Amino acid sequence: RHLVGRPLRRLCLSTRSFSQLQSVTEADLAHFAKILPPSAILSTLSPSSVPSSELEPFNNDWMNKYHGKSTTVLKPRTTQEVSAIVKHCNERRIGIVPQGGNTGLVGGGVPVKDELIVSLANMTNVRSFDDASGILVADAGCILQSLSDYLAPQDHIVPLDLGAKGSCQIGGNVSTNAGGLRLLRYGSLHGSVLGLEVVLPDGTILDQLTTLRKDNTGYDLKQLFIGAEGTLGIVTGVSILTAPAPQASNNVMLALPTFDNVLPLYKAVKRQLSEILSAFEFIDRRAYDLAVKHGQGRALDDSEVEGAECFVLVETSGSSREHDEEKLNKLLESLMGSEPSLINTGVLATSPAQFSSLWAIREGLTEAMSKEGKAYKYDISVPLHKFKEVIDTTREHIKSRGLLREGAVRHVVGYGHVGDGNLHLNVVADAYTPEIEACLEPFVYELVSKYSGSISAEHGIGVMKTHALPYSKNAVSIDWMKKIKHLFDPNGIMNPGKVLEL
Ligand code: FAD
Ligand code: 2HG
Ligand code: ZN
Repeated sequence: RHLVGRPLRRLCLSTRSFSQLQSVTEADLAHFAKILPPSAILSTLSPSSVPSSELEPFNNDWMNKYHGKSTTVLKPRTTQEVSAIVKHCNERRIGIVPQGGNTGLVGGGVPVKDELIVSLANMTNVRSFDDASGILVADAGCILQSLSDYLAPQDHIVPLDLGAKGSCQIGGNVSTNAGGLRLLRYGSLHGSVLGLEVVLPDGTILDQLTTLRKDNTGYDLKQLFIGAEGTLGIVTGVSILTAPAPQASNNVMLALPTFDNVLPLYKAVKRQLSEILSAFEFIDRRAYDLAVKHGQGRALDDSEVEGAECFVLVETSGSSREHDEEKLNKLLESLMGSEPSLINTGVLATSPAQFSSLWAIREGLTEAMSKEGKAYKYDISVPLHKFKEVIDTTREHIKSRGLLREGAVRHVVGYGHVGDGNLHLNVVADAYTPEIEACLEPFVYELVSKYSGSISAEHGIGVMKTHALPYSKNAVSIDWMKKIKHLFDPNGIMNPGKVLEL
């Protein structure tokens, strides 16, 4: 199925190359000035000229791993403004990078060269919310946390939650098909997104912002933009089915003596908690220790972590506190009582502060890795029982190359969404270096492919994994992806060099 060790088949449709794309000029700025107010144009080119430091947050990604050289950032406020910008860029063959909160982890949101950045940060209106159907329609630039805050008094929640919620935007979430911490309960955005408004690469506005639960009228075009990472158009509006806020939520951090217990534990938890189970998150010991070292959440007591090889954070969400607590307590009793016990201990949150603190350990892992060093992130789908093998094999491989040492790789850790079969393998190093990258790639991709997994479970391909796409997609699939890209974007202006190799 995969192309490991075999030459890649030549694909019939090549995407455009960078040499066919134009740089933004002062004449282009003059044109943009007719569309946008001066405050919505940031450019190092005259006449609006700002220092290049002002563009740094747009040109560098969250990990400071990928760096662009864009001269210009535009911040439209309306779909019509986005359309006018894109139309001009298409006529002039200027590459565009759509940018949301710039929290992506695969370098998709920053330019490869000097493409124009179109930031959605000024499109932040909630367009409508129906508290009977739970359907929310919002501008793509709405920050995920602000949508949660908007929905809270209306007793609803966004069916998506992730550690980057304070910065990422709903348009960015849709464009990466972000998974996150609630997927186990609410499913993927392919199910909860009901409609989209998209500015296509020629500037046409595709209005599919339907609020219908059911609509079987031919091809479901919106699905193409979910996870397209800005390569097929700019998402400007999102219609999404939100969920009623759970009336009761509990969580418990379980400490496990061995990784081998994760799978039997997952089965037991599913069986006993059934409909109230809303998250089952895995954290290995090294990852936990780094979270604690970097102050994420409140550390468990020494006696609670002693002898633990890994941890699982279980969350319940239901409609009756008493009922849920009874179920959870019964589960803990049965786990502790079984011989041999699947868990060493369980720390049950008894207050909202403790509930948040347990989640903070899990949600703070990404930040902890970045505080510790430079993280190589492999966001992979592999069978659950292979999680540990993948982490250990990678560590051994790095060691065998003499790179597991001071000055090179410091840690190889794993955490992730067990219920989704999604492991986050993080290799934390002193610096991003070609030597470490060559050690890890294609090694990790070959390992994933050996287990028929996916090289990108939820973060996308971006610029990081374009060359590795054949490990998870066969040649016919990539051919059709190229055809679709070419159909929507014949001039190759939309997020060039992302998802598909140039
Ligand atoms: P950006 O980073 O700005 O862009 C991401 C991609 O989408 C780029 O290719 C960009 O061009 C495109 N894009 C952005 N907005 C638009 C638009 N309006 N129209 C078209 N294209 C657009 N991801 C998960 O899946 N699950 C997690 O649990 C998770 N946790 C994270 C925790 C942390 C601390 C961090 C830093 C990241 C995490 N991520 C996670 C990755 C990231 O947050 C998600 O990919 C998020 O969905 C990106 O949204 P954004 O607005 O920041 O998009
Ligand atoms: C998470 O699940 C995110 O926390 C980020 O997807 C994963 O840090 C990572 O590698
Ligand atoms: Zn994740």
